[in-house]
Amino acid sequence: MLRALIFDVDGTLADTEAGHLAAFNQAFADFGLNWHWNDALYCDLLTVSGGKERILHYWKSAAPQSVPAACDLQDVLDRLHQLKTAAYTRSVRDGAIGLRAGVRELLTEAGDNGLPLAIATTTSPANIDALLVHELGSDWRSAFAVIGDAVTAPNKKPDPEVYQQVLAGLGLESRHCLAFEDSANGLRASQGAGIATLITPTRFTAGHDFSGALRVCDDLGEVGLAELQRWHGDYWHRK
Ligand code: XBP
Ligand code: MG
Repeated sequence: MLRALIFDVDGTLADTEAGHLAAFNQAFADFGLNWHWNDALYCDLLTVSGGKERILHYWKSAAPQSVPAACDLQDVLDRLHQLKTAAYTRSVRDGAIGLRAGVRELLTEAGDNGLPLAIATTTSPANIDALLVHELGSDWRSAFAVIGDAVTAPNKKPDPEVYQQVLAGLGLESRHCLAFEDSANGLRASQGAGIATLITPTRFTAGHDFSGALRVCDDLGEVGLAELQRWHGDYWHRK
């Protein structure tokens, strides 16, 4: 029986990665670096979850000789990510990015039916707040029973840590929950926690391997709670 819905943020609640990409490039310019990530490169870099981890991965591959010693490296990564998060939250607070099709309706329907909601993301808390304050209002946190993010779960997807944390917070077994994701890393993380997962890819993740997903949908526009309960029941019945 389906007893809670667990949502990824970036790419799932909202199609945010173009906003993150623009913010990374703004941060590089602000810091005086001549780095510029285009869409094609960013699709590759999205296989690395976490903004700081993504910057370091790129730096080691693009300019390994200029990577500073560990004692200075973390300071530079922290500063770059601070600039990036400031640029991203500015753009989101201005309403640049809205919820994806069907998300608002499903959140409302779940709430009306007393079904707990949770968030399991690798993004920074400031990014979640900037997006959901604009889309759901200043008391958006009251809509979610549990929130797992880059601070509560430093081991990023595909590590299942954030999903395991959310299951513990909900006090539910994995078989009673349904996760919503947009990427292969996200799917591996939710599968690692034993959770059936519905995928809504974006242009950045369309080519990913979604083997084992409960279902892959273009978006949640035509998906209501009744369908989800049926699909979830069939999924576990086939197990
Ligand atoms: C997607 C991510 C994040 C964002 C950038 O998170 O991997 O790193 O791309 O946000 P989600 P940060 O799990 O919601 O899909 O720079 O804050 O990491
Ligand atoms: Mg995502």
